[in-house]
Amino acid sequence: MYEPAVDLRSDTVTRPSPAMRRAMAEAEVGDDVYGEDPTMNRLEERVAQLFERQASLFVPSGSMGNLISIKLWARPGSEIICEQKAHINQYELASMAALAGAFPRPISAPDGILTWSQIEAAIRPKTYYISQTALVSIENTHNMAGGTLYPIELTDEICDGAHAAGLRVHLDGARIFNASVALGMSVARLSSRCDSVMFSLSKGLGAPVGSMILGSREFVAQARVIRKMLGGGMRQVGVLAAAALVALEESPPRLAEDHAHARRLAEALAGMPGASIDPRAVRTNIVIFDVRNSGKTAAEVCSALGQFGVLASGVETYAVRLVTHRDVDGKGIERAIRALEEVLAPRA
Ligand code: TLP
Repeated sequence: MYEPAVDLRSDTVTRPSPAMRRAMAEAEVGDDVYGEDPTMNRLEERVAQLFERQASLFVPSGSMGNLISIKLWARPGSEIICEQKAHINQYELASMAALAGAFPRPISAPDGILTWSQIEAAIRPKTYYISQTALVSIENTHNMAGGTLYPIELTDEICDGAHAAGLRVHLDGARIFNASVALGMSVARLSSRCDSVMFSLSKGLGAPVGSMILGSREFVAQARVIRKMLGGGMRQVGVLAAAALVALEESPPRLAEDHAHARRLAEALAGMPGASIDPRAVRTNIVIFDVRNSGKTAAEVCSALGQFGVLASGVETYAVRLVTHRDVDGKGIERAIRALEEVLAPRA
């Protein structure tokens, strides 16, 4: 019997649930560029309320949400402090430079989590002939460090320090709901001192398309202008908002299951001689492990896993990433573990 692939490449692969599809079919819509899509207006109000912010804005992607925020906080020629493996630094095609004229000042942190003292040391001196720091961007959870978390005390310390230095803080919270579940703290509290926030509807929450950005009323009004400038003004977008409203109700309570699946994968990998990982570091839905000891590269491991119907992504020459999500159940996880055992057995 044909078994569908166990797709652990990303939580972006999640498909809308039956309830989302029903809501999409029945959504009341209007022209959102005129502000007349009632379902989108409802989503933007609901999200602002959930994060205890003045306003929010739907954007087609997380990348656009980050770019709009950066463009609003950073003047051309200014610098953005971020972690070296941050999505804005490595996976957004240098849009901060190409489209906002800003320049990354990346700092390396092995677990992806920046400390205030690292950030403070990277702030440029206030001298007219030196490019100036405009923004600090933090990523919670940190994707390419393996879904790692900023403890709230650290987020607060970074925000307070940055504000005292006259800087803004942007939170790339693509997976902030995962952080919220893992830390047992509301998304509002986790982002309360950040000047702008982006989170994704289309990852672990399972909506088909979109992300949201949040901030003050003024920030969101300006963000709406930049979104239109970038070609992101959309029309009867209530069909997407309807799915997002369902996703926000349905998905957060089940993210703990994804985290348990990731932990199960990490613990199984820790027992395989071909893999290196510290399972205690896996606290959300992302598992990144080293495959050097298997004698294979990440690309070879991924292609061999593919033969077993298990999809993973190579994120560095010897690093493989598995991301758990609502479309992979416990049986799928066990199937992935069996495939990993076969593929990672060291070459005789
Ligand atoms: N991440 C994707 C890839 O682009 C790597 C993934 O599969 O994890 N911030 C963070 C922290 C992200 O992980 C991503 C997407 C984004 C921003 C961008 O979101 P989209 O894909 O909606 O532009």
